[in-house]
Amino acid sequence: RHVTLGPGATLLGGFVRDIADDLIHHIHELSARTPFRHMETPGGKRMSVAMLSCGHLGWITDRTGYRYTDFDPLTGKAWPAFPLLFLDLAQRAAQEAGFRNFVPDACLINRYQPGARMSLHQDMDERDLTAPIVSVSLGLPAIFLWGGLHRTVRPKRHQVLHGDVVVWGGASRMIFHGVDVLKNGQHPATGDIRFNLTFRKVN
Ligand code: MD3
Ligand code: FE
Repeated sequence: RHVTLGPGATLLGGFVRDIADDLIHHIHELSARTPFRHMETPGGKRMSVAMLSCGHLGWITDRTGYRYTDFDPLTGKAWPAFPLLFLDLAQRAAQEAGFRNFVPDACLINRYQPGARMSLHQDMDERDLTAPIVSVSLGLPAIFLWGGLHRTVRPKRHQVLHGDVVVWGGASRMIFHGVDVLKNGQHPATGDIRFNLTFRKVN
């Protein structure tokens, strides 16, 4: 099921449901090589979402700011490469939403436990803002918040479920978005966790 959420924003309902267990297995393997960590914002707050990255570049935040790096400051090593399954699904999803030749160089994996949230923000640390962002939801359901090009636009709410993919491109690429506080629950594939993968083209 394809649902248009806004200009350039397409929900592909259940797009990865049949490979979800594989994806989750890869996430666990990745986390043995580059652990999930709660990073610190430039303002000094600990993020409630735990994160890791794979691909050529990874997103980090610390007291000095937000940026992409080509190595993991925790391990001192390069971020793990994309599992082939990740690259394949990101490209198929982008294509399905009308974006040809999407070649991501970063995948940020967010881990939410009940109570975790992500406040409204724009993703603008990427140099190539013509490429879409492909986001994959696994495990517990969540409510996406998506507003407008200014922080003052009251966000719309949209529930995303295990296996859903959203492709954000075109006029939706720069909108303010976030995730509401994750509710308690249990999912057969992840227990009390929601994972979100975002594939990005940084350079
Ligand atoms: C709309 N993650 O990691 S993904 C993020 O569910 C992030 O973990 C959320 O926002 C999550 O930066 C939401 C959905 C998403 C991702 C990127 C976007 C929506 C977007 C970029 C532009 C507009
Ligand atoms: Fe974001």
